[in-house]
Amino acid sequence: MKLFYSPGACSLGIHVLLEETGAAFEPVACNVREGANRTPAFLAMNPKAKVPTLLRDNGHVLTEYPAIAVYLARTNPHAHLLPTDPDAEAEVLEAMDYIVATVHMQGFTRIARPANFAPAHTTPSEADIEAVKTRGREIFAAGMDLFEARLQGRDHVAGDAFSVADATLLFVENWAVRAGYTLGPNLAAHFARMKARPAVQRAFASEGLTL
Ligand SMILES: N[C@@H](CCC(=O)N[C@@H](CS)C(=O)NCC(=O)O)C(=O)O
Repeated sequence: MKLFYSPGACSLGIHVLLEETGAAFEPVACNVREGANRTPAFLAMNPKAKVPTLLRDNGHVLTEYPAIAVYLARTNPHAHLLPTDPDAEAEVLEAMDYIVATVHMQGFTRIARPANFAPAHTTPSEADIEAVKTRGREIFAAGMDLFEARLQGRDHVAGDAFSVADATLLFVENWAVRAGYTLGPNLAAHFARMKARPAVQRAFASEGLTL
């Protein structure tokens, strides 16, 4: 198996989950800031030009963070990454989807890549860029506030154990800290709890990130 990741990108969450499973895999750097996701070779594998991309040993290419996370959880039941109880599973999937689809894609992407929200082949004005970033900060902050409240009195995002949702919250916590956003006390404690996990430490080291 090969994981195509960009250092510190959302693929970090999948990198952590792979480390949690103990499965054999090869991390392959695909730096999106340098355009490595737009090379003909990468586009031939994943025309969406996105990381995470998981290339399985049978040649099948799996994309979309939640699909990869559930696949890893279901193929590695010993790692207990996703509860089997339907209520607990729904809670984990709800949290993961909100983080990926809203906090990341609607929020942080507006802050980091505001030009993505302008029509293709146009140059947005400075005012348009600022407006997009402002909306992104609002969505991102609302998401972080929601998890700050949800983590009150609990160690993990959902249920009472580590799950795919915790690895997902980890990558936005990491972005938040690097962007100068102050984590609330519950998020800060969760981030510290995540960084104490050997699998997280291995993924950070592998991507050349400081803990
Ligand atoms: N919906 C995708 C989103 C993945 C995504 O947007 N990844 C970013 C990195 S955090 C990316 O590859 N961006 C490259 C680009 O937009 O050029 C998923 O869930 O995997």
